[in-house]
Amino acid sequence: KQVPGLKTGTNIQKRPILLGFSQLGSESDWRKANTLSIKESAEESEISLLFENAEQSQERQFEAVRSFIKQKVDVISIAPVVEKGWEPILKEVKQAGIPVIIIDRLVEVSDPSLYVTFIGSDFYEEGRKAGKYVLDKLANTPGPIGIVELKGTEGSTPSIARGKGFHEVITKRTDFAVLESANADFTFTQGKEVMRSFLQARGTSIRVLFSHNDDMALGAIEAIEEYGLRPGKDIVIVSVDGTRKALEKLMEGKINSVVECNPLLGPNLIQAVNEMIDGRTLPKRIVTPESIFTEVTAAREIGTRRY
Ligand code: GYE
Repeated sequence: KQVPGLKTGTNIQKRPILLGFSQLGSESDWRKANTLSIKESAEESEISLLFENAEQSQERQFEAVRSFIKQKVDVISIAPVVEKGWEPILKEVKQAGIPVIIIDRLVEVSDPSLYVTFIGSDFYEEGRKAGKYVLDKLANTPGPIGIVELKGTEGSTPSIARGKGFHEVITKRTDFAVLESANADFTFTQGKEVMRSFLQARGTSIRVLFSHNDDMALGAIEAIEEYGLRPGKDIVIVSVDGTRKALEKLMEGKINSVVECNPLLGPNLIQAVNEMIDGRTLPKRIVTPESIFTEVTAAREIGTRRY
């Protein structure tokens, strides 16, 4: 890739593009696939990647970004753990003259010029798809229908928007009631723990579980089985992501539906960096197209699944 201002020639060294990427953590299989995709795509390109994992700490993301400024990277990309609190650090980056690409989750800032583009999924639509699935699945089941919700990380875009989309759709049925809703940080361990507490409080009045990601759903399945109920039968389960493990549970009938959220954003990120360096104007929002899995489509998909 040619860097603007540098002529190619036998005696001219091409300066590699330096990309600093602040990954928010390694809390889920989605995240691990996302990290791998970004590392692989960078390796295949002429971009050198500086990678930092913040282990779900916004403070550590700030430290990573500051270290990228010090190292004078060409571009900074951030997958932000939560939406709020980014304005001051993004101003520091702007002052240093480094462009920012937000990936996966969004930041809430009053000045939209603080980042160039946001690459990621439509989480609100994912929540709506989950809600529609539940409406369809229970269309002929008389209420009351008790629902519990495992939310992701508090204050994170996917958790806020998936919850909003889901709640809006299910209000169509006045005999649907959300009995419990709590954050479980997108992890297997907390998913299991929080589901156990839901079961202790609500027992067999729980007919539906909406989990904001697969890892929490897998944890919840263990809690449900330990409680003596059948996941996918006594409790309808709908989850988001589409990891291999979740698709396997879908095929076993222990999860009823999985809304897809694609973690393979590496190619999109590298393309965006290259286009930006080439001086092209990027759209403010780059959305990744996604679908929803049922038992039938899961069987088809699982053979080629990379995560
Ligand atoms: O759904 C979840 C992960 O931000 C879209 O974060 C991502 C979410 C994903 O922990 O599994």
